[in-house]
Amino acid sequence: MTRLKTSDISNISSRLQTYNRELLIKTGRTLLGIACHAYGKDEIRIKHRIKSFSIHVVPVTAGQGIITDFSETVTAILQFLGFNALVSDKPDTSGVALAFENKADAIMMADDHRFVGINLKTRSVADNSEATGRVFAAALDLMAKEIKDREVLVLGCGPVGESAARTLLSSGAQVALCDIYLPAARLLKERLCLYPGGNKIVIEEDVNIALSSYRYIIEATPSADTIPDELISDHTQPLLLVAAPGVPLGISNNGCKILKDRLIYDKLELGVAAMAIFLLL
Ligand code: 2YH
Repeated sequence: MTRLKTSDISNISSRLQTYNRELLIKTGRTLLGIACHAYGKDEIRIKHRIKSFSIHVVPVTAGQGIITDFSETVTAILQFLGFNALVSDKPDTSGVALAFENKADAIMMADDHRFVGINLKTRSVADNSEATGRVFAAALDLMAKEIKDREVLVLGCGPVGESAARTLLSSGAQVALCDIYLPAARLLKERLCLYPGGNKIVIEEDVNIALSSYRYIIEATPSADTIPDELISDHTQPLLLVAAPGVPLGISNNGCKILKDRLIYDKLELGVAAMAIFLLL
């Protein structure tokens, strides 16, 4: 599992407005709009509820400890969306207690294994990997102007890829799975078999062959350079569309320039937005 570094997140807060505009150009929806789309929620109705929903972001010192700016960045994303969010004055147990004592609606916190949001009233738990896979699949759906009946390659069959694949199936896409560790793809196919369309899932064993034959890609691997530049420049007809929740990004800077508005990638923003919308449900 990738642990974010301060350098991964240091520019997020100051770029939120710009990122929001980029998302609008690429998908027709804002950060909030894409998160609402991921859960089939009406953005206008959600907007009315956001301001009065309070979220404490609790720093966690366990394991490898605090990531400088992590809680602050999560809070900045929540505030940008309009939530009544703050970084808790206290970390760990004291921070959780304080959130209950101050009657917060929800908390968000992360250790080395999980990043979760917990609605303190309904007891629902938003998991970052689940929310991230789901919201990037929703973003690809918007970029593709409907992903239904399209063939989508999901690269990386960890928790984020699994959630993206499940979301794509429920949107009516035809899903192909690919993982450097083949049994991971096979096991995921077994788990997804029960979902509508799950029996049609294809396993792609060779990543390079797979990459040259799919137009729609979810890049959910924890590796760099999974989609080579040549493939991106060769793949001109039809053009590739990529939603990339994997950290680090599997595409070079040059590859990003070629893809331009056909790539959606971030390290925290969409996942946090989706977690927050889930907590509101
Ligand atoms: O980055 C992480 C983990 N790899 C979980 C990611 C789940 N998708 N955790 C962040 C740790 C934050 C730290 N404890 C803090 O600053 O509170």
